[in-house]
Amino acid sequence: MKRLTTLLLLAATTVGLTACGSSSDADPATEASTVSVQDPWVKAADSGMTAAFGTFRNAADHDVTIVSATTDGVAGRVELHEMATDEDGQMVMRQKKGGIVVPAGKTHTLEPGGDHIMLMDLTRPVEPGQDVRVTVRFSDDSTMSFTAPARSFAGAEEDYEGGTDHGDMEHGDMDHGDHG
Ligand SMILES: [Cu+2]
Repeated sequence: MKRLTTLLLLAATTVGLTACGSSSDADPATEASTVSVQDPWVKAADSGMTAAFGTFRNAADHDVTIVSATTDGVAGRVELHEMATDEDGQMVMRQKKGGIVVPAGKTHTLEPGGDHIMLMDLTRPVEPGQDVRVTVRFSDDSTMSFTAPARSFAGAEEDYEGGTDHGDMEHGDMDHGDHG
């Protein structure tokens, strides 16, 4: 009886060691493999520009950074934006320098009025209920794709702090509050 107990203990110890060893021996995880997204969505829009949102969770013990994003063709150009207060005290959106950081072991939520993935030069209307395929690229060049359904959303009207490289952008295209 004593011998059986010892064997079981040995077996348990071996399993534990194996599990421990496999995680440290594994290839370094890519940033994409440690990040998940919850409740992704895109603001419905007729034309011009709109934005993608969602909550990104980082399971790694180090920060990860989203450095760029693309869509399945609905947006001619995609930028990572943040909201900031300009010298007149107005909330404006602008490109987020250095990308969007998801802190180690935490979440970072993209939402109207905060950081967002800006979809510009829309090639077609984004209707409520349609799915938009979004791919984000991390600083280690790994990528993660997810499907973001479009929702009508009024509010958080955002002005774009026009960059020097695209001063001819039409402003006010975010102002489509009359859906549904
Ligand atoms: Cu924006």
